[in-house]
Amino acid sequence: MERRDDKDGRDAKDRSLDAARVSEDNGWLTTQQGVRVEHTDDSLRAGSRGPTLLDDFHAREKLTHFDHERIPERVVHARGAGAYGYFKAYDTRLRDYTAAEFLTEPKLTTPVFVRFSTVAGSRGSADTVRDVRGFATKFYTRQGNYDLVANNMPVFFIQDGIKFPDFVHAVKPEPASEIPQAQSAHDTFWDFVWMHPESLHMVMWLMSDRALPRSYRMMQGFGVHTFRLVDLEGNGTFVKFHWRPILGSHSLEWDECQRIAGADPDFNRRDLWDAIEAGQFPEFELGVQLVSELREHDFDFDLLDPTKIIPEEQVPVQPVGRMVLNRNPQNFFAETEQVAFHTANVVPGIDFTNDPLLQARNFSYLDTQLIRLGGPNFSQLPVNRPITGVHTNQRDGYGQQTIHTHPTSYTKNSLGNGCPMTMSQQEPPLDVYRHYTRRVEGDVVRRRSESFNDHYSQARLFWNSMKDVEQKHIQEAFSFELSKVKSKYIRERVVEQLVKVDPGLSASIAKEMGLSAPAPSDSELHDISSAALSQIYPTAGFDDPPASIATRRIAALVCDGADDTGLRTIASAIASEGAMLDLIGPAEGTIEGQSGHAVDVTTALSATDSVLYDAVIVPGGDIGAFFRTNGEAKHFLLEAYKHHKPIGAFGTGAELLRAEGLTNAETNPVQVTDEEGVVVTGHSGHDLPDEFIRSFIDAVAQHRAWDRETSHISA
Ligand code: HDE
Repeated sequence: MERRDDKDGRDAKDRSLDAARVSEDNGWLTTQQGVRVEHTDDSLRAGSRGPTLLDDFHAREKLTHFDHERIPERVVHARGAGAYGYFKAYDTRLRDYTAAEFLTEPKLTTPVFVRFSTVAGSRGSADTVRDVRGFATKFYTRQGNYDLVANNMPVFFIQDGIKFPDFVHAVKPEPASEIPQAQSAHDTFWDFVWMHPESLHMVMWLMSDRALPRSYRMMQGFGVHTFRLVDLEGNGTFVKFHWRPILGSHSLEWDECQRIAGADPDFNRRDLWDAIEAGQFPEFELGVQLVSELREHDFDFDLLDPTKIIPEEQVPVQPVGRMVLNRNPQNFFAETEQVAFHTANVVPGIDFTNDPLLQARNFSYLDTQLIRLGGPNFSQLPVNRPITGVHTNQRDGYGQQTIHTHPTSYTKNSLGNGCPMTMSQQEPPLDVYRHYTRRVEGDVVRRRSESFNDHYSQARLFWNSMKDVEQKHIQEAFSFELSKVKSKYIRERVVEQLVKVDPGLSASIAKEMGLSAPAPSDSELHDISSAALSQIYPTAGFDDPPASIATRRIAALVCDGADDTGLRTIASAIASEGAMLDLIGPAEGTIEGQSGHAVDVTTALSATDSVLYDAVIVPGGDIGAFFRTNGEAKHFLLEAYKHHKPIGAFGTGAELLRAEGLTNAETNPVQVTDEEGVVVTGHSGHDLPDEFIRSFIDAVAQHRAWDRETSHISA
């Protein structure tokens, strides 16, 4: 068979993209008809000061094409960033469960395209808004394309897809003013929430730090629905899909997000692009939770209900493979904008369940592509093309790229030698998609199953599983969002709903909103928690990834006279751990270090921002005057402190931190001290102790010094 000739699927996808790539290098400027153009700076006029003529076919073609350059943006997930890469299964362990070759054949390298996205905002909105993130993967497998159209949260706002337009209308900007952009902090969203308690579990996730990922490379992904794996004999097993980032799952702080939206609205996009360009390829592990069909009713929730997770204590996540993203697209529009995902793009061995949200998605994605990409031939676009042979009897339509030469376009035929043949004509049947045989019975009703009725237990499970600082952030997020809601009664109703999740949470928000504490809940409040739901170490996910500083961005504030010897030592330690140290100086160019050498500055203070870094270093040397006289330098440092970022200081840098009240370490400390992520030593230059460097790196690997935030609560 044709596809079996491909040694490696990756080459096949590269070949299919090669054919589509056009570079204008060394080419003459032509019209679309290939006619060379004299020049394109002036239109054809009747006299150099006269009117432009219709004869100017080049100008008319140029403007017409320009007028049609835009296609409708996605209704949701409009803003995104994409990358190519590959997936490899670890071993053959899933062979007993699925006929999907890419999941079970470790020798295969399956090419992928991933698109990460925000949901609510328009295409031009900022990256760091409070929102769910899309995490959609197209696997170009040898058995056809498989799309895992996932999010970075494991549940959804609604239980039935018929409610999706209602939900999306509520979260999108208010209809009259189109305000606010890319935010749920407004009346219609919260009106939807209180009237739909089924959304509460997801709203807890949305108010948590999960909605503010530090990087697309540092967030989990979840298939959300219960899907089905099907083996070669047709036996089914329920499955939930999980992506786990190798760099750990980390978030920004809300205050930071708002500042970054101004300082670098492309923060997450840029981070993904830069990491790939730098060869720091994002990696994710794919995991599965498997549930035998016999256990379908063993849980106190319905497996078909997409507002529920299967706690990892009940069904562990098994790692099955690894995805590496190693190539940026070459053209945003052609690839990232035109990629068309569809939950119904499945391959043999993967099937659906009766989850009513999934069923609606299986209709909606194809429908949306028809309007967005202008017709039924979008799967011929290079980014969407499978690496397998495609032989259908479908013909014509807008944008048809294929010149069909076969004499027939119907099955069964004799004039075309019976081709294309169906797989049932083959012996033995190979790689054919067969729908799982499932029993359907019951009355035709427009009604939800009673097993979908519990909306509070898992919202509480999530709350119980959060560490103190995570709970604090959730409470602050609710308060922020509700403070933007103009209708007082909507705030009251939300707070009333939250009593059933946690009375303490509800009361604290009520207090912030100036509302009276709502009446206690009559529902039972359980104390169950699930460790994997917290993002704070031990991290979320299957096996805990080793904490690392790989790819982190660290800023050192430098000026003439700074201890460049100490800086070099710490810079090489940071580089050997895979992180980047930027020297931020008073101006672009160089500074003269304490040793008399010129040192290159990475960027000027005025051109960057503290919120764009993960940690800060204040070196020793002659730096006191710089911080005294330069408000930006001081602000940079204090803002990093405010956002609980690790700060390392040595020599006179340690003195400076002490003067600012950021450390209580003794004057000129001999010992290395680490107080809530502020790591200092009195030593500098060649004497910089390894212990200092190690402690600083460890602090960065913990992401943030959350103790600094919680100890202030209790103080
Ligand atoms: Fe989507 N969703 N969705 N969704 N979704 C779209 O398809 C829809 C849902 C998700 O990067 C649209 O091509 C319905 C859950 C991602 O191109 C649209 C329902 C999950 C992306 C659509 C859902 C998702 C989309 C808009 C409820 C997580 C971006 C443009 C039944 C598991 C894909 C498009 C990309 C995009 C419909 C719910 C994830 C309109 C009807 C649950 C990652 O077809």
